[in-house]
Amino acid sequence: MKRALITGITGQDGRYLGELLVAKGYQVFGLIRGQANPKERLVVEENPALELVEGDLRDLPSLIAAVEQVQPDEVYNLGAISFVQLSFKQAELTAEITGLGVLRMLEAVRIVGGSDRNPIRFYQASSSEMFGKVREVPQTERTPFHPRSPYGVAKVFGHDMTVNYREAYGLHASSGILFNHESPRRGLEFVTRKITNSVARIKLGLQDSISLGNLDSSRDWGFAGDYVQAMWMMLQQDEPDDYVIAPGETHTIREFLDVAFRLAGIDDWEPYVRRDPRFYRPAEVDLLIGDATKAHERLGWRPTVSFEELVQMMYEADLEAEERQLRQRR
Ligand code: NAP
Ligand code: F7E
Repeated sequence: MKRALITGITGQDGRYLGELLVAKGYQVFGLIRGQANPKERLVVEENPALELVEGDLRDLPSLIAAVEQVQPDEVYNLGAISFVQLSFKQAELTAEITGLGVLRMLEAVRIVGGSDRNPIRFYQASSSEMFGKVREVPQTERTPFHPRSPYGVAKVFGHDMTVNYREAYGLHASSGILFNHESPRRGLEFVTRKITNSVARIKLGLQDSISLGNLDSSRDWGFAGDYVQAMWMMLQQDEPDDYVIAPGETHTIREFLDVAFRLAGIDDWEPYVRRDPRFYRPAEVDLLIGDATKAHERLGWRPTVSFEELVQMMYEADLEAEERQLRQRR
């Protein structure tokens, strides 16, 4: 039975990846920070085979202890401050967790090591935010980075460290340069889930408008369930490497609003959408579109959920959850 350690187990991707690995017959351990966090109970309820182990990406000894305890075959480093807007306000903390946290995890893996015949394999959750002010369209593994936020800068550090540990110590360390991926489990602070949740509430008469920032940026959105498959595929390769993971189709926030409001039977969403300066960023990433040819050819990875299907999946899940809450309140 293979053993996997996942940091960021309470996040969107950690939850999907934990389920995927359990279904594949792994013994799966999720790293939790160790203080009361309601999401810890939720992940064990939805994935009872999951085991929890304590550790914090700010604390190297706790990470070494976790890796020693688990003796994993594979480590997936998904833990991070992942909200770009927050990273402008908490830049130092973002550098600490999203950036230095990767170095600490790599060190824990290097120190504990695994057996010579079975060294620990490492996955780093890199991001399309590293491309930032993009130097070419579409973006590939060879596109230079130009991050536009403390989050993006921290991810470049983590990415470069992963490459360095691969080259310097021969670690089986791979990096997935993942473009935005969403799901009904996406945090409410991200624009997609904020929209689908608000549109569901508008449909039910629980809310009359939604406040947003820049509607003109474009993202290459996919479904998180497809992306955790790619993470696993990378660690099954004989050689570690870096891969762009993206559907290769870009849409503006306006287009996301078009589809979500249409599902609620509303053709003109302008009267429902307010512009709020609080949601604009000091520097914006205007356009992201990925070229995942390498992942298609070498991993056999393909997305299975289209943009419209993704919006529908999220809207319907939010509508159902809001309706359920309404029934419970009555
Ligand atoms: P998410 O939902 O925000 O989850 C972040 C996770 O990090 C949570 O489990 C959180 O745990 C954990 N964490 C935060 N601070 C920590 C610390 N000090 N020590 C240990 N764990 C800590 O993020 P996601 O969407 O699942 O993304 C997973 C990873 O992929 C992240 O690294 C993200 O930056 C990266 N990524 C995401 C996307 C995307 O579109 N979703 C795209 C590219 C890359 P708590 O519950 O304890 O806070
Ligand atoms: O913003 C615009 C905002 O916060 C998308 C993270 O998972 O993907 C994510 O980062 C766009 C931006 O995601 C609001 O200005 C307008 O242009 O949903 P988001 P993100 O910043 O692209 C990457 C790949 C990651 O790695 C990150 O971890 O939407 N926008 N109005 C808004 N965004 C938010 N959140 N809220 C608004 O009201």
